[in-house]
Amino acid sequence: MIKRIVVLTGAGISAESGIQTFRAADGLWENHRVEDVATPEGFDANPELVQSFYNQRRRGLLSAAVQPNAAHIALAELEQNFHGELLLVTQNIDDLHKRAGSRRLIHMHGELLKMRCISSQQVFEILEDITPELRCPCCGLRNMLRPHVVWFGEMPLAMDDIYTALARCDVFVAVGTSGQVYPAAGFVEVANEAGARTIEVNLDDSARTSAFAEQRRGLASRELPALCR
Ligand code: BJW
Repeated sequence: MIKRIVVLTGAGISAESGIQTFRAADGLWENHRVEDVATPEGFDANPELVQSFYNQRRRGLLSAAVQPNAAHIALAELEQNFHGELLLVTQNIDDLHKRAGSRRLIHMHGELLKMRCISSQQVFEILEDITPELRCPCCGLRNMLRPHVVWFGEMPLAMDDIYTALARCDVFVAVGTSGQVYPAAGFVEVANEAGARTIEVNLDDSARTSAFAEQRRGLASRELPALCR
């Protein structure tokens, strides 16, 4: 009997909601050097560029056109209907899982609709642009706020909770992730060691396909509702 499920999602699950993935030919990294916009060093060197990159993405996320798709909804419904424990771990910084109704959710790479004081590390919600003039709600100073996201070289969030759930899970499903970014790309090994059934849902092969016992090839919006039934 299946008692515990862990689902890992990546950019591919939000692609059909109109959010660009990172590594596709027309992806987010196409127009940006990763080192410039997704590292602490890039932020130190050019905070305006980094803030502008995330401000644009925040505006896009809040546009009316961006809504949860059938894959987000299938996972939220699974959580409601499943009698065991389901932990949803997303690498995505959008809020589409939340909007679809998922509640037991970890944003391991942070959240676009949150900002953080670089001094106190306090986290606040933000629906607007982060500008140099914006005063920090905790210290009242300018130029203290950064997006609450996890850049390369930084520690992803809630890792203890994630590894605890992986070590106990019966089923592990990875959806729409290229398997190129660690530690998330290594979760399948932890699940395999736990004896879990491991399933990859993706349009194409990923860098970690061979580590999964089963593959479902196709759009997340088609494959996930079928898998969750
Ligand atoms: C569809 C679809 C549809 C499309 N339906 N599918 C070895 C071990 C540990 C660490 C390292 C290591 N080697 C190197 C590292 C360091 C580094 C790393 O991984 N580098 C690699 C480049 C090699 N990792 C880190 O620095 C991380 N921190 C860290 O390791 O701390 C130390 C530590 C060690 C051990 C344990 C714990 C901690 C931090 C990584 C932070 C990543 N940050 C970003 C930016 C976040 C903010 C933002 O959004 O801007 O996170 S980078 C970017 O990549 C973003 C994503 O979450 C992440 C993953 O991308 P994702 O989701 O896979 O997207 P794509 O575009 O790559 O793939 C999309 C997929 O969807 C494709 O496969 C398509 O086919 C598919 N698809 N449409 C189904 N409709």
